[in-house]
Amino acid sequence: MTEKLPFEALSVETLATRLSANEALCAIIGRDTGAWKVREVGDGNLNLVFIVEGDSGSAVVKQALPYVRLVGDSWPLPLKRSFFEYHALTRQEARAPGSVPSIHHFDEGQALIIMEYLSPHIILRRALIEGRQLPNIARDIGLFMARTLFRGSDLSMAAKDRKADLALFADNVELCDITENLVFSDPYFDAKLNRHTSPQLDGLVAEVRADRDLKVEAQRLKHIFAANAETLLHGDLHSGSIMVTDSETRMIDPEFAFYGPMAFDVGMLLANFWMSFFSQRGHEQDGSRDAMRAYLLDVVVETWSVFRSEFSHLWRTERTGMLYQKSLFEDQGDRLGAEQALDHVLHQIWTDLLGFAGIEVHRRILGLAHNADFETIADEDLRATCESKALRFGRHIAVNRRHIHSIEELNALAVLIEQENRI
Ligand code: SR1
Ligand code: MG
Repeated sequence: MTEKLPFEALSVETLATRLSANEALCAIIGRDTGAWKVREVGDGNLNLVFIVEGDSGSAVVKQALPYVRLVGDSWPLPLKRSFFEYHALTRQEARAPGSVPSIHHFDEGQALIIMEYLSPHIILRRALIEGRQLPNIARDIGLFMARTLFRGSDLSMAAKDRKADLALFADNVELCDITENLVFSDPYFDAKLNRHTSPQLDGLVAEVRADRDLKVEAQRLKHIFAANAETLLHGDLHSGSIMVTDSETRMIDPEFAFYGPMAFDVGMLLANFWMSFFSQRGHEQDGSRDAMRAYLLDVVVETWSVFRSEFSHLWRTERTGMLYQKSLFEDQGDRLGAEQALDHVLHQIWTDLLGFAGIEVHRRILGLAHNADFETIADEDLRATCESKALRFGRHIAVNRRHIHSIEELNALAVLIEQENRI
């Protein structure tokens, strides 16, 4: 039996020695460790990420740390998040083939995943800050969400399999706890780790924290998040969790995966497009971003439309789970009944996604984990103006989510708020 080594964080200096006997890595990049070039490129909030290049190829080595990297060892975080990320990636690949990096090796004890190095991909958030218009993202992400969310639910899976999987991911407690606090609660009171652009936003922050309707809605959404174990979510599907080229899109980093409401992934994703929209005014040093703003609103429309249409397609062709079973509808000649039920399900996703999107906008401006879209705007007055528009948009869609009927209506609201010049 091989001895189980205690966890030890890798470093640029130790990686080659530590992984020299790793058969999966050597098979990809070559055995001559003297030729390995190692860089640490992790810019996320939690983990170490190394790119390792050898004689015959390259790979990414991602390792969890026993604490939150952004904060330090005062905030311990279990290594098992790497286990959940690995298992989420395998399910996403099965449900939406080609949408995630391929995995070469997983070492649970060392909390590390060796996976495909995506090149020349860059993080979607960075591309959007640079003003790049990527033609395929709406389609690729819309399909990814529809396929993973539908196929991980009781609409598709055998109930026994889904319950076993739900039990497995139910242990991802600490990562859920981060979302439960950082997303749904902290922005709405004076939480210790909160920060915002100050003093410019001080007045608006006070308004948000005194907004009873908003706080109640945020807690109703937290309730849905915690209690509605509908499907296996990515759990952190923002533009920093997506890598792109002009023609390819891959989703990464599903360590927050757990069984939750379908609308959560969709809402978080769309919120990040709207935040990019509101941040563009802060990136106009080299010229107007009018075309980029129009592009982002089109991306929102297309993402939702692709999601709806693929979800509907799967509903009609792959509805093999225990919910809305065909034996009650199509098999009785009642295709209309199945369509009626589909409308109800899509409507629920729509209503809830608006709430999750509004809350996601708030936490990225008022909480601990901010977005580079706004953070890279050096002029603080300009940044605060962009952020205040996003905050007001977020508040409107979260509180009025049951009364907004179309994505076009929402985009028109975004344009209206964007054109106002006040904090
Ligand atoms: C302490 S972790 C902060 C955030 O980083 C991750 O990417 C998640 O979005 C989390 O909420
Ligand atoms: Mg991440």
